[in-house]
Amino acid sequence: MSKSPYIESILRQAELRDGDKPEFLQAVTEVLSTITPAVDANPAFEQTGLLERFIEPERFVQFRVAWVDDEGRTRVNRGYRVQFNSAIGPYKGGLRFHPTVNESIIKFLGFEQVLKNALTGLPMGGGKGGSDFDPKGKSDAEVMRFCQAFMTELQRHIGPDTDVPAGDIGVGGREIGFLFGQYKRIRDEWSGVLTGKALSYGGSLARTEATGYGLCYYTEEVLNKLRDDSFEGKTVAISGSGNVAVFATEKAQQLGAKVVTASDSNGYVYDPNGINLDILKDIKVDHRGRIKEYADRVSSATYSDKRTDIWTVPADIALPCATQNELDGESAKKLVENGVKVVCEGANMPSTPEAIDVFRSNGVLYGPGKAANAGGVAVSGLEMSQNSYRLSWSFEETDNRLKDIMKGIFAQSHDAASRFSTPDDLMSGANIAGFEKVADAMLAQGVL
Ligand code: NDP
Ligand code: 2IT
Repeated sequence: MSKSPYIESILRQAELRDGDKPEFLQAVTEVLSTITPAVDANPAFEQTGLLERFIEPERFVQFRVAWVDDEGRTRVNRGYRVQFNSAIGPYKGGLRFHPTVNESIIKFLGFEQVLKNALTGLPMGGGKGGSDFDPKGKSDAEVMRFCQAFMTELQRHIGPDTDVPAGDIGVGGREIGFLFGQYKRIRDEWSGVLTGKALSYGGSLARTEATGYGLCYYTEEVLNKLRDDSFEGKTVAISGSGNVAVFATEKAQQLGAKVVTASDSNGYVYDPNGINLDILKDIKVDHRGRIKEYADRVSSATYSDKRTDIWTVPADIALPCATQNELDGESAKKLVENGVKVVCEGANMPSTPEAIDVFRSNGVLYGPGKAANAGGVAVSGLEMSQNSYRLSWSFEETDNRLKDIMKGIFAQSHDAASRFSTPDDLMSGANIAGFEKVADAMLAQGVL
């Protein structure tokens, strides 16, 4: 797609200012490269410097997190929170605890979150945070002390109507519990300041399942509406074995597909008989184990320590659910050679730009993360509503709302793609539909 002089100038500015933040620049370049016709359609965007403001976070905080390990040694990690855009609601987005976390990763995730949250139709702005702390191999007591130290600083920046964090890689129910407890202790108030809480203290039914289930609802809708097809009888390759991957596997199986892979950062397993979900959950959810154990326990499965070879497994549908840039151009070519028809992203930005080009030029339906994985934050938004009302909805009610939201995301993306590109171009469609909502709200609120 050709870019207008305005967009070209913004991209040059982003390269100059953020050239040292490759993931952030990658996310900004992808979005700006696809929204040209929508930007050109409204001269007010250029007149009000809207794109300059759109790619610049409202606030970015970095802080020291000092804590004491089980041996009595003091450890120091970096904490981050980006409050990217609050045009349509309080900042909202997860916290990631992983050794690779840095300013570039947090900013790319925050930027994507702005558009994703807009697509849900719920009043949520975009934010993201985290730390280079690695929960792997730490005792529960160490994780608790780290979370308490992290929240001791973060609490001054957040609040139920200001900024509402949640989980992401390395942050699940255990971490949210420790973070919530510390917020409540310091502020002396119970509020819905975090989502992904346990049911015993204000969590929402279906939040745990939401990202993986939502990914499958979205993918099913793409198959239905664009190919008159469904998950039934399909072979599916899923990467990762964390929260998103496990519940994507569960829902894909419920919808009649055979899921044949799972992975972690060490390697992947291939089980041609279909992944045994009980064993996967026992290893990964109940015991925080490694995926290699699956092949030790299931005789039909094989393990490989070449993690990216997961994409050489023949599949009709691929759902990358681990991390950014886990699927490159070569892997995309392998998937296409093996007949993949649909790729929908459970992770944030798992496909490299080269991989996306391969999918798009070979007629593979490609559902970008900001649309396909929005189910998690959508149910977080529903958790906020339930907390405000001081009530809780049933699993069925929440799950039905999730289904409707995912169908709505497809419909808006498809509509925007049909107006500005080709109807199958769900990437441009998601970027434009999300951008239009945020841009409208920003225009209405003046230059901020
Ligand atoms: P988890 O921590 O539960 O699981 C992460 C999975 O990805 C693990 O299997 C992990 O393997 C693997 N992984 C993490 N980092 C890397 C890496 N650098 N290289 C290879 N593998 C890696 O996280 P989630 O399932 O919650 O998140 C997975 C993806 O989904 C992320 O991109 C996240 O941003 C995205 N997402 C999550 C949402 C949520 O609600 N949780 C919502 C929307 C998107 P290992 O155990 O070896 O580290
Ligand atoms: O990337 C994401 O959308 C998330 N990690 C979930 C964010 C949230 O606020 O539930």
